[in-house]
Amino acid sequence: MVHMWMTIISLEKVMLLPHKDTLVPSLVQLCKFSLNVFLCNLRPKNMAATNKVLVAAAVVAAFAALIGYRFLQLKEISLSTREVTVKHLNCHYLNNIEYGAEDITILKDGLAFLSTGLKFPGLPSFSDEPGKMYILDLLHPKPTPVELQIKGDLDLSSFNPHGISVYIDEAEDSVYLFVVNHPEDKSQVEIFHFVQENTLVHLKTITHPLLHSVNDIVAVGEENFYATNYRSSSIDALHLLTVLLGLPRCDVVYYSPKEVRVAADSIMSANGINISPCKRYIYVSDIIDHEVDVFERQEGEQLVYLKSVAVGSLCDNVDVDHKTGDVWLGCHPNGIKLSQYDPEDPPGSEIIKIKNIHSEQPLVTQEYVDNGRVIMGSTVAAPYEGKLLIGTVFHKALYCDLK
Ligand SMILES: [Ca+2]
Ligand SMILES: [Ca+2]
Ligand SMILES: [Ca+2]
Repeated sequence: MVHMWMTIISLEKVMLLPHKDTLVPSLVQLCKFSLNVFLCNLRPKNMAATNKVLVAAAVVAAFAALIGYRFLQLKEISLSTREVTVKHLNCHYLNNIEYGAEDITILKDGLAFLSTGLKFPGLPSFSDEPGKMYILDLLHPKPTPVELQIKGDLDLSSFNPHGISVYIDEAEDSVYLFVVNHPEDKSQVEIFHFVQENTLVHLKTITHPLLHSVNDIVAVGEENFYATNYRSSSIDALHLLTVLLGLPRCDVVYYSPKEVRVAADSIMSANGINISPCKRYIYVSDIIDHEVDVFERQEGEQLVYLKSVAVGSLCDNVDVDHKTGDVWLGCHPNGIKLSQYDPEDPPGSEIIKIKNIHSEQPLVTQEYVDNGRVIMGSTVAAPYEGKLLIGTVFHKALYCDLK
């Protein structure tokens, strides 16, 4: 997810402006200083040059004011001062998950897939081992994650799994697992065939210039998917510019073997993505905008924007209850606490549910909140028959009772 926070922190460091209370006075001083320097150099003999100097000074002052204003906005966007009130459920830690389960998806028969051990620029990671995939049977009396064996020609030493999605071919009774993978910070999508009981057979690696900063995917066919880009560009300078100017330039890309194209754009930072039980609607978490964008799938797999639902938090992955259609979100209550990881003041976790998302008044509720003393950096909340699995970027995972 959170390149954005590193950008904000880098900006803070570069500009040597540690707190917003000192930011505005500093910028005012900077503007005054630049004007004074230019005014002291005025020479009445050369009025043309003087005018140029004045214009230059005004441009410098305006640019400083713009950056300062945007900088204050970025601090608000990151919810940098937000503290949470704890709201717990009856939960326990899942065995074997110590280094994060960034994404989780659950099949109708209660089998859950977990992507673990993500290493992501700007976020903590406490394991040198490559990432792994796990499976968990929620129908088992004591559900315990088991590592999936991966067969095929995938390089496991650089495996770095992020967002995941499953496509089920009902006719063939086949389960395909799609995994966003970042070997050496690249973005690609791996497609696996799930073979009972604990094996993934690697079928294909998909790369494409439009899939430059993929966070999550939702599979809609054996080799077809929508993918979110959380950055506007793979070029750092261009991405930084759009962040500074506050331009919503991230997108959702549709991929099929025949066609790859942008299906939806004008998103600030597209993170989690998922699909409604009827397969008609697509939900995208616009993490920077603190909202979930709702799209309708149209002919030719174009996405038409319908509306956004405000969630008041930095929501990461999206899960959908296959029975009720409720949308569940794993969220970060405070982006700065997440990226500046301090064990004394840990990043919290927040699970949000949206009921009746297509109605005039969707119901947005906090279902679980922790200050980081139990669980840090929640990214996903996947419900199943009165149970809830909560995954994180780099910490543990929880199994909770919703009843
Ligand atoms: Ca996902
Ligand atoms: Ca938005
Ligand atoms: Ca994510």
